[in-house]
Amino acid sequence: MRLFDFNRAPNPRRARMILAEKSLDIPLVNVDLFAMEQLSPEFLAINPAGTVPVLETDDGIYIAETVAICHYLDSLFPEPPLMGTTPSGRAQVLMWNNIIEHYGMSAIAEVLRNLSPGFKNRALPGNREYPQMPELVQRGRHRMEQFFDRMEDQLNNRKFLATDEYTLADISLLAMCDFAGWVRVNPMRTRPALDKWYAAASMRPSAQA
Ligand SMILES: N[C@@H](CCC(=O)N[C@@H](CS)C(=O)NCC(=O)O)C(=O)O
Repeated sequence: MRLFDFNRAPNPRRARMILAEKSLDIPLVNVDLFAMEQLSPEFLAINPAGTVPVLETDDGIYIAETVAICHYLDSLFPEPPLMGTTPSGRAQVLMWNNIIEHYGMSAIAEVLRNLSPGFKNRALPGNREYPQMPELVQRGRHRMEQFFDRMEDQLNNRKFLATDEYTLADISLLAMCDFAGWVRVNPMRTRPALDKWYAAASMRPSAQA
């Protein structure tokens, strides 16, 4: 197995945190997003979406999407389980992870990719050009606040986001809390429950991944 990775980006970090939680040490293949290596014909043959992370299995199958990578690794290496252990627990992990990806990550990306000169004509990932739309920056900022308020409500009096264990949902949220820093937002500053959760999650060895 090997992981196509880029150590500066939030989604590959989620995959590395999954590996770290499971104490798995596999080769990492660097795909330099700053040098646009994700759009090379070689990499697009691996993942036509032009995104990392991608896990290459020992059978030569390529798995993109962090949730699918986590699902695969949880099946092969069940300890510690990162996607829930009961029917409702599994559903809760998927539910919160989806909420984070659809409402959190997309909001932060909406701000960053429509604001930063580095994403000119790259407002969406992939090999098609999408011009920036400056009016989406403010909308994205509102969506971010709404998203982190929802996390704050959920974390009130809870140790972990989705179940009684640390799961993919927590990994994804940790990556988003740090990703928010890219658009100069500290979501923990005004949210005590998120702040407490973040302090504990950041102390886990996997957070260094
Ligand atoms: N839904 C995907 C998102 C993957 C993604 O968007 N990765 C970003 C890095 S954080 C990427 O590869 N971007 C390439 C680009 O911007 O061209 C997942 O869950 O892994």
